[in-house]
Amino acid sequence: MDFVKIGEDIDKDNYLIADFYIETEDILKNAGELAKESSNGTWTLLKTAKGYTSSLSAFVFYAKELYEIEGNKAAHIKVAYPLELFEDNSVPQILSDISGNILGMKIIPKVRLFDIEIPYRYIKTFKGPEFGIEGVRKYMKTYTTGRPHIGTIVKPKVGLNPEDTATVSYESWYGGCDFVKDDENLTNQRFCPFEDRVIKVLDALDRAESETGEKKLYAPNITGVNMTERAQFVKDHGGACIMVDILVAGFSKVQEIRNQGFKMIIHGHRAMHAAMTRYERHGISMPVLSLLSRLSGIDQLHVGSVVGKMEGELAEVLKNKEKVVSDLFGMKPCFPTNSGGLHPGLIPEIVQFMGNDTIIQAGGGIHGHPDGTVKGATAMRQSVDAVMEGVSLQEYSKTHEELRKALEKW
Ligand code: CAP
Ligand code: MG
Repeated sequence: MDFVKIGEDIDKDNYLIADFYIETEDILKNAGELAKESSNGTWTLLKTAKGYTSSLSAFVFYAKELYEIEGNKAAHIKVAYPLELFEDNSVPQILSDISGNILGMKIIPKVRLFDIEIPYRYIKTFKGPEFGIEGVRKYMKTYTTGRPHIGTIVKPKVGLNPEDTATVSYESWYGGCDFVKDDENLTNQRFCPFEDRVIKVLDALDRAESETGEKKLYAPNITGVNMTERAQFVKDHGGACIMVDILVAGFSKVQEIRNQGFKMIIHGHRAMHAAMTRYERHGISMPVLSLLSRLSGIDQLHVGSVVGKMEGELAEVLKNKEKVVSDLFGMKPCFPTNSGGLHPGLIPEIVQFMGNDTIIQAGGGIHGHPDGTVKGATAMRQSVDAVMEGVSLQEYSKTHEELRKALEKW
């Protein structure tokens, strides 16, 4: 079997290695079918195959049976994909190879792509983040303190008109937020047209910057048709950041935007990831999507929060973080973003897990503060200050009323 070469010595410089969890009756036979279907083969021998196409075959070089489950054998397999299979600088093309048809093969009822390893020769064809952590910090002038950035999502997530969106944004910045973003399901609806919103919120940003003396950032959600035009509109109106629902829009779109050279920070929301990542015996893991997001040029990526409202164990969140920040042949690291059910009381724990190079976002945890958005943002900032000064929140809240009220509520 050409598609199974257990124990083969792999020259890792020339292959993309994919780790899969599979459940199937016959591990080696069907893992070979997986390698075949995801590279240059199909269910039967082909008369059209040429001698030269055989060098493009992927093959299984490692297989370990784990346990029996529901009448099948579970296994960890590793598949080597020759780099020549892949188009330069194309995340979609990687995905259609290593997580395409193979997730739906009858002979392998469960398949999960849980890790990938890509060598320098292929990594270097991708642009990666234009700003990365350092670039974002330089823009925001937070280099000296090195503190976590505080962000918010305007809430209610949909429904506010552009004037009220701008007011909530202004109050968030004025109270202490660095970053304001649209929610994942706010794009260009009639109740809040994109262009009107961008103009009004960027006006509010200018006002907040001049009144606070701090740099502020707004990420309008450009997801939808005409994304390039929307990004251009933001640029033309002085914006420095855009947001994309990466998986909803698709990596082609993210890469197209990155390739345009807008020189704007790209914030990546991962809405819909759970359709692929949540069921642990099938799909694609979030660490894989995190790495691909970094390759595609995302500067700030949602990686989960551990302590908040959304699913995601600590180990997985840390793996996501590692994929976006670890050394990758000189590619810039992407700023990990924690979001979902967060509030000031959770910041010490998040920083303990994530370190200071992280963006901590709260929607409800700011706009649900008993005294409103300004105080809610101030409470978040006080919580970060307390952590940076090494003081417990309880202690700090004795002299900081906004934080005290937040701790009392949540
Ligand atoms: C947070 C959020 C984010 C989620 C997404 C929301 O709001 O705006 O979209 O964090 O999850 O709508 O839930 P709250 P993740 O602060 O009000 O919870 O970052 O894990 O993809
Ligand atoms: Mg949201």
